[in-house]
Amino acid sequence: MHHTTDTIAALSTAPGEAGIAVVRISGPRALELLDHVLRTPSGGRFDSDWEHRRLYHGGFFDASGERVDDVMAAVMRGPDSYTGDDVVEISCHGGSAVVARVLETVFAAGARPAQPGEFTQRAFLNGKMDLIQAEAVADLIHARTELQRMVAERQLRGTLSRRIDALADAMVTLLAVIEANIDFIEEGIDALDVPGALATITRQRAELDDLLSTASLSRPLREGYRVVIAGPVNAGKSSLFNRLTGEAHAIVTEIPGTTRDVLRETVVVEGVPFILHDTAGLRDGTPDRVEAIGIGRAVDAAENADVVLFVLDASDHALGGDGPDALARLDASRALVVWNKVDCGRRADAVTIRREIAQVRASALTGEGVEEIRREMLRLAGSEALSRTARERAILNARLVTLLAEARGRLDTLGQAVESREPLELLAVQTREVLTLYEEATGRRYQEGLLDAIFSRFCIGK
Ligand SMILES: Nc1nc2c(ncn2[C@@H]2O[C@H](COP(=O)(O)OP(=O)(O)OP(=O)(O)O)[C@@H](O)[C@H]2O)c(=O)[nH]1
Ligand SMILES: [Mg+2]
Repeated sequence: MHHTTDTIAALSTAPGEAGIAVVRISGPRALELLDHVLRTPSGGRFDSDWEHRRLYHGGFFDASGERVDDVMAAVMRGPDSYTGDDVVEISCHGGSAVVARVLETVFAAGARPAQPGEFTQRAFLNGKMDLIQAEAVADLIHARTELQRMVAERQLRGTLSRRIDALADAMVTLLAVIEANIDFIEEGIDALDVPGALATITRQRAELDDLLSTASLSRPLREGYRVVIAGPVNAGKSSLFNRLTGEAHAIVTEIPGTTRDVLRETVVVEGVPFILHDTAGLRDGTPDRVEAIGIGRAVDAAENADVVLFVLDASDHALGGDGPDALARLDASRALVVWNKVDCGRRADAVTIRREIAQVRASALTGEGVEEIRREMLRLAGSEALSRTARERAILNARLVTLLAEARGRLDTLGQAVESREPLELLAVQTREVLTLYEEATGRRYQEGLLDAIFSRFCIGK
């Protein structure tokens, strides 16, 4: 069991000016520290043994006895606290000078600055939560959409942890049975229940398949679907990008070849995150090297996109350069042709679009058709599955996908070994391998470097 020796402190609210700031202190000396800094409103000492989960009102005093601020201090005694150690949270006025003085005083009194995520790391080390829940804490803090929040909240509650714990428990039982039989072999009793072992493995495989079935939703949920706005020069791609993001991020001019590099912005449509990419317009044989590189990047971006919005100028039928070729290469299952500038009227166009590709008439200038583009983005990305799944179940992160997919593969090997009655020692080794992967998932087993990688994603103060 982990034993905390030092006391850490940090600002837990966002830095900057705010009504209130919360400084959090955790560790064996947290309460002793409170004795030093908190006085009653009239300036007297608190003759208190600091009650669990009580809020104290008083003055915050520095070491020289100067009053710094009027504060509220919440006391949470370990192990019944977030970190599992004694925790004090001091709510002071949220200005940078106040916070700086409060922190200085707390550090001078014996606490040290907390590392990013260190409070949660202690919660993990003290057994208050497992690694899957600790990751959910970071996810919840980083959640920008309702779907991200829902998945993180459920994961924090332990829904996913319980399923993986159950898998681990069943492997422990299987391992015990195999090992018991190893001991009996010398007495000539080889009583491994083969059908029973196979049934366990089959159940585990089905459970892992179910968990892994959401793996493809992991990236869209956490990063967003990639939407690339492509098309010939001057069609209004950047104008549409600005319209969809609601801000003038991209430079718009009447000069063809304005956009040179790929620009990215996140937008949220009905709770679903999208990363919009504005790209350089396609045209052949530009003498400009920078533009040529930009066009190369546009083509690459479109290849990796979940959705391509192919923008054409409805008022100008000329589609020179690479245009026809790019159109021919569009993948109908993820492309939308946007006829832009319909406010200028539409000329009889020479360009024909394959029938299976969806089309929308729009104007980045007036906003016409933009709502329909958003709806098409949702449809083409297949975001309905994400919305539905996020409301109902866990969506594994990349770390868990890797571990559980590996466990899934090793279960197959184990199943074959059991079927062909391989020696029990070998079965024990293979069973232990699967168990280890489950334990790495929940963090019952881990390497130091892993904790650093996970907790450095956190902000300081969490
Ligand atoms: N009337 C009208 N003009 C538009 C519309 N959308 C864009 N424009 C104009 O078309 C010109 C080109 O717009 P951009 O958004 O820079 O086009 P682009 O496709 O990003 O161009 P490149 O980056 O050069 O490839 C600008 O003068 C815009 O003001 C529209 O819906 N209606
Ligand atoms: Mg542009």
